[in-house]
Amino acid sequence: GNFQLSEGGEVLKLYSEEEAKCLDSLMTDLLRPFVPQYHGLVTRGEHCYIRLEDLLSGLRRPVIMDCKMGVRTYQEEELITARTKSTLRSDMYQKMMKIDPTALSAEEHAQKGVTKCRYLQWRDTTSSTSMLGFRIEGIMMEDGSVQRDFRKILTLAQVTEALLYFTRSQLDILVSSKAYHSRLLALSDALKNSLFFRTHEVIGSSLLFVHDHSSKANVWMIDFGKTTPVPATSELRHNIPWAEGSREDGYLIGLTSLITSLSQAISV
Ligand code: 4IP
Ligand code: MN
Repeated sequence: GNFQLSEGGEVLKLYSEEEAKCLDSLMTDLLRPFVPQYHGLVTRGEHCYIRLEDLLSGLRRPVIMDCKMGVRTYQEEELITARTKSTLRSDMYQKMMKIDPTALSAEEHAQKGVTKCRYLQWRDTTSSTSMLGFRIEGIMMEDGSVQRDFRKILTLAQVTEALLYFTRSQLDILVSSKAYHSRLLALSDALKNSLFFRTHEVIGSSLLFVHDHSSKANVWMIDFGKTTPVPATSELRHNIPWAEGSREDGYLIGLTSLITSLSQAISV
């Protein structure tokens, strides 16, 4: 879920222990300039919230793209849960039914349910996640309309087309594309030297691309609810394929794909 409120120039996001821990570490990491600033916790009514910098403040009619990073969007734990307890989700079965009933097995049809892991794996393999290491989850245009069709994109060429769509809606396509390009290169540098990144498995986290007509363009790392530290004795490389038990997330595979695609979009 993504429940959040806006308050006094900040975004309040429903508390999660994993995410709060990550944000705490990130505030003293090299990645700090690439994440929304974290201002601690606050209680409103019965709920506890994480206080975050509002990344959209100062922008007029922003255009926003959410790219979910990594070659998989489920935790290894989710796989184990699916094998042992196998709680069936009828809502996820329904979502698959709507998009592609042929993807479901006879057994799944009979049960009218699938495990969360099965659903997330299906999302990953029917999008660019598995092959390119990221997928475009959604794009919000300046009129506020949200497009989610990009989740079916599989190839780099299709991604490039989507990036052109995302940037062309503005007059200053080249300016903002170049700003995105250099920001991604700077992020790539920071990730290479970040202690946080070396020591965390980053799952289900997104890069948020934001620009407006003044061609202010920026990219932020967001959503750390499924990002977890690896044991003190190991470090992750993030640029190799995942094998169960390795905890590799393929984050850098995705970043490389994105940078390649953006270069192609700029040179069109
Ligand atoms: C959603 O599927 C996303 O994968 C969510 O991840 C996930 O939340 C949801 O699981 C799942 O239903 P669709 O986007 O295809 O609808 P995210 O929040 O990163 O977008 P989790 O809890 O895994 O973060 P449930 O269990 O919350 O429904
Ligand atoms: Mn998310």
